[in-house]
Amino acid sequence: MTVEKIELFLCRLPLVQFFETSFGRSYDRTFVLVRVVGDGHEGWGESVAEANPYYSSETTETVWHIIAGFIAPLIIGTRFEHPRDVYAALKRIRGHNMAKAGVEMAMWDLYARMQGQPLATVLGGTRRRIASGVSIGIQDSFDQLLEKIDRELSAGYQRIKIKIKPGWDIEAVERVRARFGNIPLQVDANAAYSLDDAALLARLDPHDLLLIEQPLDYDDVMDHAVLQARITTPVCLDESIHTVRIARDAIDAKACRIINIKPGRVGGHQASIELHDLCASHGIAVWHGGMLESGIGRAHNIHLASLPNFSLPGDIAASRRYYQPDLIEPAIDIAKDGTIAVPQGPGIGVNIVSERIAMATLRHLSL
Ligand code: OSB
Ligand code: MG
Repeated sequence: MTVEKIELFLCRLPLVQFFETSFGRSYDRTFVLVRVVGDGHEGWGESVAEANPYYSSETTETVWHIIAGFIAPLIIGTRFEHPRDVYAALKRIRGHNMAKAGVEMAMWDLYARMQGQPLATVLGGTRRRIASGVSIGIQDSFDQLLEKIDRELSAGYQRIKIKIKPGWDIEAVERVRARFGNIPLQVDANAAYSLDDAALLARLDPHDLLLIEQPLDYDDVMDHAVLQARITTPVCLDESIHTVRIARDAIDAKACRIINIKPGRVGGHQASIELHDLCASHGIAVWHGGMLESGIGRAHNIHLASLPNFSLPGDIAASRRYYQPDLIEPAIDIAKDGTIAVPQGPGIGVNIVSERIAMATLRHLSL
């Protein structure tokens, strides 16, 4: 396949409900959509960088700069046999995985549409439905947290993740357990703690959490290994895992028992497949994270999460929790059993509503 044009859309959508992590509260989401055109077809991708460099050092502006200035010239007019080769072709650009992923994932969509196959089939997916969980941000009160969890459990979600930070951790978990008993529950600290907090974090052990996600710094592996030896809750890494090599080091160092795969964080679908396979060969469970994606990124995530080693419910939930309306039709929805169907049309298999993209677009560029 040969891409002849790349279009970028800087978009902003209001969130249905605010989302608060250990680094702050957001009421809307700014992101970059990527459209690639070639061989009479199109492909869509979504770069998950945010407007600020708090989760990741990348931002929507660095994504724009890197794609327009460095990625597009390596892609446009270059013939690729298969989208698995795109990530390697971008190797001379160091880092900037979210920028790379926006383009790489659009090229997988383009390729799958050219083959007339669902993206999941081309990626090596083995299931028709994926298990869905929710990530619930820090709230104004514990009562508000319990009310939100109640609503999500009633909707059928298979597991609950709550965000924690110092001052909103042990008591939050105690209250959730007291109210809802032994539900599948996990916590995400977004790097809000240090090794000095090991004794505090060990107080989570009796609560039988599925995992604690990224307790320590975003660039740390070795302190996580020390922490994992001191607590029984399985450590799951998110922010720290930028490459398959770092994942290998983290597994060798016993820094985690579980890994959260986000294709945006590792550079797209190919790197995610390699990470997934590495974890499978080491008995490390994986699950699919989320970045408050619009329906375009969300559809990509669903296809990727159909691979066999995604054995825990992911942070891939229904569109209506995030954007109303979403940028796609029909919106992503969950069934009563807490699963989401993998779209069966060609490519990501959802209809993109261009008028809604136009409404959300702050800036557009055609390369
Ligand atoms: O750490 O997993 C995270 C959202 C934005 C940035 C980082 C994270 C998250 C989530 C939300 O937890 C998951 C979702 O519902 O998309
Ligand atoms: Mg996380």
